[in-house]
Amino acid sequence: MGFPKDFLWGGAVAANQCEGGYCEDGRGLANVDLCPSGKERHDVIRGHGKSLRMEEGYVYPSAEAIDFYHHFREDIRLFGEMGFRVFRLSIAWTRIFPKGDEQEPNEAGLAFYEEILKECRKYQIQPLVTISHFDCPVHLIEKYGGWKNRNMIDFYLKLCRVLFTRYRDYVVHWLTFNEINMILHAPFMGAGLYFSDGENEEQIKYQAAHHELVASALAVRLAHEINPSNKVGCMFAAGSVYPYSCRPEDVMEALLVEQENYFFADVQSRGYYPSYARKRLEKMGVYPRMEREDKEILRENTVDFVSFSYYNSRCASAATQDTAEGNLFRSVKNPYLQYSDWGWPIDPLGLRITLNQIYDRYQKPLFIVENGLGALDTPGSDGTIEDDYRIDYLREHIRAMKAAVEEDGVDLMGYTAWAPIDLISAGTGEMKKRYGFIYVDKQEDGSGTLGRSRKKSFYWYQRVIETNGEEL
Ligand code: BGP
Repeated sequence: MGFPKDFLWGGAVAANQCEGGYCEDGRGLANVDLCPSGKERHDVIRGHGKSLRMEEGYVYPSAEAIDFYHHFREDIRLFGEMGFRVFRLSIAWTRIFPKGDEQEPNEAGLAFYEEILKECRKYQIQPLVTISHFDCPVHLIEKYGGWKNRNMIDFYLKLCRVLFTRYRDYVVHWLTFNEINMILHAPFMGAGLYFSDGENEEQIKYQAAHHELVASALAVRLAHEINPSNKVGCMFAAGSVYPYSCRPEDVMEALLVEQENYFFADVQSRGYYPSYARKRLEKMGVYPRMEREDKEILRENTVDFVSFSYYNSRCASAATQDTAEGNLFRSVKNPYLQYSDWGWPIDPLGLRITLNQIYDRYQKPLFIVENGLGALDTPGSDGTIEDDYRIDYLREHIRAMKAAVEEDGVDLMGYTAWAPIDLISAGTGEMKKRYGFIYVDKQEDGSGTLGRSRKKSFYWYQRVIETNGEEL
């Protein structure tokens, strides 16, 4: 009983939220570099404010982030100290192909990730690599329009080929796109899309989504060709959608919201557009252009496992209700739940429900690759951080996950907490929204030594891993 012996405990980060070094060693600019802090961020990430170069008067928090670029050895040593068995990281596309359409990759970028992978190996930490965590080179946006252009599939596959080949001896677990469904909610941050007045946004988003889905399937094929041991997963932002009441109208509404969310993983895991999606697109007057071979590509290259982020459940109602925040989705406020400092619902049991629903739907191994609490941490007078609120959040979620494995029989490969170290928030661009077991001395105004220190949760998580989830 309990978690399987080889259960993969660890933590997850994204290149643009931790690395910094945005123009070092030949790295090119990407959409993720150009999402400013402050009130403009909202419009930019949703594609309603064009931001294709850095402009004066704005702060771009990913430019330096927590400078993982120069601190990765120290950081991975700390992950090793916590006993990590897996570290989820992502590749900054523009370190490898600064513009995206070059013939040859940038050796300095490849060498950087190779050093990270070597460092992981030193501590027997397996890497789990996200090929694109929202990244899209700016040159590809300007010249081709980003993912709305089918050429993106080739550029992405070129990146994949280089990664699968170069890191063949280091990596077997890959994710094609982080939170692929985020393209519907944050199309610029998620896929480099922005809109002009009068454009049919839904048409553009679903066209881009179709290209990503085909690219993802082709990446699965390529990964298997290059190394038959490779295991490739999809990744989507999950969280069950509850009906606000047992009124049939509310139940129907929850079903519809859930379908919109599952659409991507349905295609990636089952290999075809579900009938509800075809009907819904038709109803919206959205007709993504597809090539004849796409059907077969999708059908023959489904993912090996299904991964997802879980921060909270959601709630849906057919009538208008109060809304709550949460992972770039707003939803109806659930009166039975507590809320985080940032207004996100806290629902550990929802994780068990979500795990059951997803496992039932796909019958493939699952991997929780993001889960955590963004909170304000205040160091005590001796500099220590007693983050019991974070420990409580994680303990309850791990308990729920354990019940899903032990009592419900869900096949779960692992759990990577978001994030093992404080980093820049994707949604708000803030530094003060902290998730880490490791504190980073970087403040909201950019000041600080960038020094790293262990929070109380560091020792707690270390013990969780040591006892394989027995001691919580
Ligand atoms: C997910 C992203 C992550 C991460 C997380 C927390 O959507 O995959 O990149 O940032 O959410 O969200 P936030 O940073 O907005 O608190």
